[in-house]
Amino acid sequence: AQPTLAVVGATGSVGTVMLELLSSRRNVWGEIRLLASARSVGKRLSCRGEQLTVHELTADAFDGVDIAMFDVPDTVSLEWAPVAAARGVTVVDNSAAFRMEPDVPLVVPEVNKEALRDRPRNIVSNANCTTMAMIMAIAPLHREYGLRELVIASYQAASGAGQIGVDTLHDQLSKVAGDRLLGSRPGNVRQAVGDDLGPFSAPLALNVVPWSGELAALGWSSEEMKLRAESRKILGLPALKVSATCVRVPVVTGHSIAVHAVFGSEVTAEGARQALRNAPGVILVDDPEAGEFPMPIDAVGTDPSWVGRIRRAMDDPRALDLFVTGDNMRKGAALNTVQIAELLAAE
Ligand code: 11C
Repeated sequence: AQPTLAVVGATGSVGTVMLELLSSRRNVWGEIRLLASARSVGKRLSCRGEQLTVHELTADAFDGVDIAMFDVPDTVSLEWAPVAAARGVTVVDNSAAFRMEPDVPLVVPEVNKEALRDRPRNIVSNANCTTMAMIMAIAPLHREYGLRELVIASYQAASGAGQIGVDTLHDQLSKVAGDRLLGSRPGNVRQAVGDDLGPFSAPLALNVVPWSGELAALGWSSEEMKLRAESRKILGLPALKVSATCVRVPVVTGHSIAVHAVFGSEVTAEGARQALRNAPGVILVDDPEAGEFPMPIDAVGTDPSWVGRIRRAMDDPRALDLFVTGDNMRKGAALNTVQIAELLAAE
């Protein structure tokens, strides 16, 4: 019999993309059960051409479920993933709650599928969306040249902060549209946007905000710390040097990352391009003179990480500079979760 799948957090923005993917990918599932908090119970959502009713997230709701994909806040995953796992459900969790637990694998199928074999807690974690876009491009280069260090700046879209982030950006854009003086005088964008900043720490329209997540340690944001810790775990390089600056930009969907990567051996730009051409889940877009480089407006709605602007560093023959963009809702969240669930279903 085909396995039963639960989607926990089915009504959220990542949950919505999960249902779209389940409707468009090869169908490996028997029953699909949608679960969410009490306030969404009874809603009807479309999946695989059928209307499914949302049920309340309770322990009994996991009866008969084989695999569950969770996209809920960390606190909800912390409480409910172990409940499901104790009932024999294998949980694929997109929150940060378990990612760095030593007995929970953090899996990107194209990079470290083998980590999925060892999951004593019946929980598998999905990486942060910024880590995900970058690691898809860095892993093939690591296999070729042996990675030593990453210096990163991210350009993160509003949807990384959820639907509230997208709504906030659009509301702010409508407030600043049309006034051509905005942005050319101190403070006038703040005035036009007003006090409602949504999930962001400053106005996002006509601006960039060098902050994502919460204060973690010594001035580093939680997002910057996640990039470091998750990259180390996925690549199996516990001493990898990583310095990140995470920045929110006024883009709806598509996280981008500028990467300076230092390797153990000498690199060439053409060797790097060849490694990336052959890599699964990566699309090489690297013809700047023709205006072809990775950008969110092109990568949105697609599955791969888009990679381009590949250059050997001028001052270090062992270093590459490159630019990566990926859809933070798809590979960065829903798609990778679905891919892991499909690997588990094949078991
Ligand atoms: C953002 N990357 O863009 C974050 C959202 O650890 O899964 C995802 C947070 C996480 O705001």
